[in-house]
Order: sequence, then structure tokens, then C-alpha cells
Amino acid sequence: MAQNSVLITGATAGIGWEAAIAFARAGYRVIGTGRRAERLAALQKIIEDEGGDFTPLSFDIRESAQCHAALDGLPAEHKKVDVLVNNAGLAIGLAPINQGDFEHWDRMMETNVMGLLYVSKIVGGWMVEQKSGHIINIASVAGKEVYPNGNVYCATKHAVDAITQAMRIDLLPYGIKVTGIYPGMVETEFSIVRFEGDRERAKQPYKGIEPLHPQDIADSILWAVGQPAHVQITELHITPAAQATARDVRREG
Ligand code: NDP
Ligand code: 8X3
Repeated sequence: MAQNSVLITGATAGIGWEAAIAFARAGYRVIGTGRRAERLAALQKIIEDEGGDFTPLSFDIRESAQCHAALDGLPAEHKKVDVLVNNAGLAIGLAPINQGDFEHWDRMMETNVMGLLYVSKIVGGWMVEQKSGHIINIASVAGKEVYPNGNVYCATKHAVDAITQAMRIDLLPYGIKVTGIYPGMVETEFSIVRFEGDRERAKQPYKGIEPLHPQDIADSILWAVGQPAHVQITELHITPAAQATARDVRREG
């Protein structure tokens, strides 16, 4: 029987990294993307040392030409993708709308929305041809709620939510499942990126709570993908036990 395969965007860190390892351990052939080629090489070594199969694909998801060149250039056997995990994304900055930074806004819009669309069109096109597949979009609690100073990041994740719902309709005729995952706080490089390398500030959101670990989200993705053929998980909302909404968090101490 042919080996199942998964393509995960943003596999160089956090949720994508853990998902790549989890899928490889579950026997999937993994294609992992991200800009940092050296991280992809390190991930490849970890997976191959465990006997898994990993293909690194380094490109900037904001650039449609790079998405095309990297993905179109894959050998035909790698274009049989059973699962696409649209995970690459970021928040940059946390400022009221009147103080926002245009460059930050561009980066979030281009990565979280346009990048996801470019990859979905290309890989979704392969799935349409094969009349099967499962697309997992990593949205966020910020895709259902807004919070102070989260304006544009929340807008991008609301867009991911809308795209997820729309894809589920458009891809229905082809037997392609679409799942949206809406995590609360997960401790990854996310806050380090948001606060532009300020590691002390990046620790603040997780002070006094046990946040989600990226493995928790990886496990949830695997669980959604592992359902029987007739079952589609449409949405998974996952928060730390200490978080009720984007703004309601119970902190110890
Ligand atoms: P990390 O910062 O740890 O990982 C982000 C990943 O996205 C990296 O692999 C990074 O790769 C990739 N990425 C970012 N920009 C680009 C780009 N221009 N081109 C290609 N790849 C890119 O964060 P998380 O693991 O936490 O985030 C993963 C997803 O989960 C994001 O969509 C995020 O919005 C979402 N999320 C995160 C939550 C959290 O609390 N952490 C909660 C809810 C959702 P590289 O830099 O090498 O290009
Ligand atoms: C990341 C979670 O609450 O920092 O999507 O926006 S949050």
C-alpha cells in the first residue's frame, strides 16, 4: 500500500516542527516548508534518524513565484499529498490601530492570508485532481475573537476562518475534508517573533499558566486526520485549561 503523505508549511519551528515529527512517527512521508533551510535540515536529520521520510522545501510563502517554483518543482510522486497543514504564520507587533506599523501589517497579511492562499491553490489543485485529501488550516482563537491591539493579526486569522469555511464548500465535490484549528496560547517562537526577539517580553503571555505545548496541537491535527473516512472534523477549539477566551486567563501567583 502507498505511504500516506503530508505537506506542512512552517515546519522550522513550533507547531509545524512538532507536527512534522508526529506525522513521521505515524508513518507519513513528510514534506516540510519554511524559510530557514538549516532548520529544515536539522528536522530532516531527526526524522531520518528515526527511520522516517522527510523532504525539505525552503521558500518564502509570501512570494507566489517562490511557492510555484518550489511546489511545481516537486517530483510527481511527491505531488500525491493526502494532508496539507497550512500552519506557517506570524504575529508581529501589538499596537493600537492608530499606532500600527504598515510593514508589520503587510507581513501578517502576506504570510497568514496570501501565503496560505497560494499554497492552498497549488496543493489543493493536486488534491482536486486525485479527488481526495484533507486540508488543516491553523487559525487561532484570534480567528473568532478580537483583543486589544491584536487588530490586524486578528483580521488575518478571521480571514483564515472565512477561507476555511469557503474551502469546505468549494472542495466538497472532490471529497476533500477541511478542518480549522483554533488554538489559544501555545508556547513556541510565536511571541519571540511578535516582540521582535525580546525574549523577556515574549515570556509574559505565559507567566503563571501552563500554556499549550506545540505537541498538543500536533496531536490534535493527527487526531482530526485519523478519523474514519466518513467523519469530517470541521473545527477544533483548543485552549490551555487556564484560558477561557482570548482575554480571560487565570494566572497563578
Ligand atoms: P513559530 O514562530 O514557532 O513558527 C512559525 C512558522 O511559520 C515557522 O516555521 C516559520 O518559518 C513559518 N513562517 C513564518 N513566516 C514565513 C514565511 N514568510 N514563509 C515561510 N514560512 C514562514 O509559531 P507557531 O508554531 O506558534 O505558529 C504556527 C501557526 O500557529 C501560525 O499560523 C500561528 O498564527 C498559529 N497560532 C499560534 C498560536 C500560539 O499561541 N503560538 C496560537 C494560535 C495559532 P521560517 O521563519 O523558517 O520561515
Ligand atoms: C495566537 C494566540 O491569543 O496570542 O494566535 O492571538 S493569541
